[in-house]
Amino acid sequence: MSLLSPAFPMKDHDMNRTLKTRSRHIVLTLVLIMVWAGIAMAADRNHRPSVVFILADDMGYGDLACYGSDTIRTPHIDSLAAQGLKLTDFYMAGASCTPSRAALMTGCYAQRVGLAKVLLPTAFPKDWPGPFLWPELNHGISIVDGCAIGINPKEITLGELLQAAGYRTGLIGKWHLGDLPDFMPNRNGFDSFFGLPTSNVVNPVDHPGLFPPLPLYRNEEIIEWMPEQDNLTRRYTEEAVTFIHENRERPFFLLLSHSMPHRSIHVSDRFKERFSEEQLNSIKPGKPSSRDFLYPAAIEELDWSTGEVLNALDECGIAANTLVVFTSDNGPIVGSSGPLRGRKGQTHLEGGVRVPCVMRWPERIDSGRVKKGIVTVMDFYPTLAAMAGAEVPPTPVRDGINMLSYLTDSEETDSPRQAFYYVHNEQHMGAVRRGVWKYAVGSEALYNLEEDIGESRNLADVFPARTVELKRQAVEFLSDLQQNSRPCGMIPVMTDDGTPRKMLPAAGVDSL
Ligand SMILES: [Ca+2]
Repeated sequence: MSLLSPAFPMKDHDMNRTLKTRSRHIVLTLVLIMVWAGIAMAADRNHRPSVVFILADDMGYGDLACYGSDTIRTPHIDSLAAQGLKLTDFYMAGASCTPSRAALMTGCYAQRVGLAKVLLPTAFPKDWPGPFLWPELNHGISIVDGCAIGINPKEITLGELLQAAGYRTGLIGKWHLGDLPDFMPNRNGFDSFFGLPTSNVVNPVDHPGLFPPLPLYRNEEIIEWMPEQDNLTRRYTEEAVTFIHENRERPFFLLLSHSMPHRSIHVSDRFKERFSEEQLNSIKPGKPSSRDFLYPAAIEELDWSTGEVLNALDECGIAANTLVVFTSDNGPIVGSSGPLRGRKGQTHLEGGVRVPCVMRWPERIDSGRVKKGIVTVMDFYPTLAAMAGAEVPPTPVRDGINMLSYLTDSEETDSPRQAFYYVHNEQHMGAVRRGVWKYAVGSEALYNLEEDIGESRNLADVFPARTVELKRQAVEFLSDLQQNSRPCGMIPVMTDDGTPRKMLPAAGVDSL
């Protein structure tokens, strides 16, 4: 017998059986690995955080108790700060509605995606008798070169990024990135939509003869014209609670984008109780500012709404792994900027663009934190993508910076963002901030925001070299913005005789 022969030589059929057994073992092992991996992936998917991003409209830096208000009670919003994180130096990308929302959805300065001005309605009901105008306002826009404008459908919005990562996405409330079908939320990243395409004030009651009636949408269908605005906050809240319950088993992104406290200000009946009959009778149609006295009540109703959202997360058992953010889309027109200088519409001033931002995420953010580094609305795009495990495409260029580590690590005190540029309208540079230093382009003034939050002491003469350097950076960034911007969406709109629509001057509108 050869030494190389097996002691018990195998017959062919024995060998086949052994191979079959081995194959079965391998297959079984592979199946087990795949099942385990599947369970692990499902567990990971189930464990990815949900996000509720609550956006107030035109609420100022000084309008929450946790930012110093002693006239407005906001216990639920304050609880987000107490149980999580408060940012003192958080910036929107513009001092009005559309630019801020464009920045949230794209992670870019609004000018980079062609949405620097407030969009006015371009969708009119077919049987609307008019009269109506396609108004041209200095800060608002409806038609450019015979086209309605809105978010470019080619943009990969934050909603689309999260959808691709398996998130359920919902927008409840105001959109304001275009009101023609291809610009609307369901075609730009949201599985569901309930709300208004524009600001609540663009309607024929508040501006007789100027604007068409306000449509309330559910997904792509108009379900009401001119909804009773007193009920808007309550209805948005009910929709939000339903959305949370319906999606409790999977990760979701809910953008609760309130229409309040934007003019014209409305609150539900129970928030009117504190006002006298005389005050309530002083409200005049056609004069949105006559409702301004309702402002504190409108914020307190948003606080009630936030409490309902937090209750819903508790009821569903998902509060611990849900990031809840509360912020505002720009500074106040009616409310308080607190210690900041400037208001809505003033992009170069702190009060126009710096807003409260509080957030809670019990599993990842320690309670009672305050961070003073610069964070902007653009940064939520890569940050939420990182939270969701979504890949941000390498092109086109974006301005957002991933803040996940900075926001969640209690020890990390330096924001990865060093600079913020205050850009308004079509690529006009208002100011630049680097660290604590801010250079205002128009006035050529230099401020130290840490020591002088109200921008009252011009230090340009004291620090001339720093002033020149910041000015250089402002020019350099503006040049980059001009060279690396992309167009917004444009859809031709024609008059009945087939000619392109044009804008008409509209007098007597001060703010939208
Ligand atoms: Ca706004």
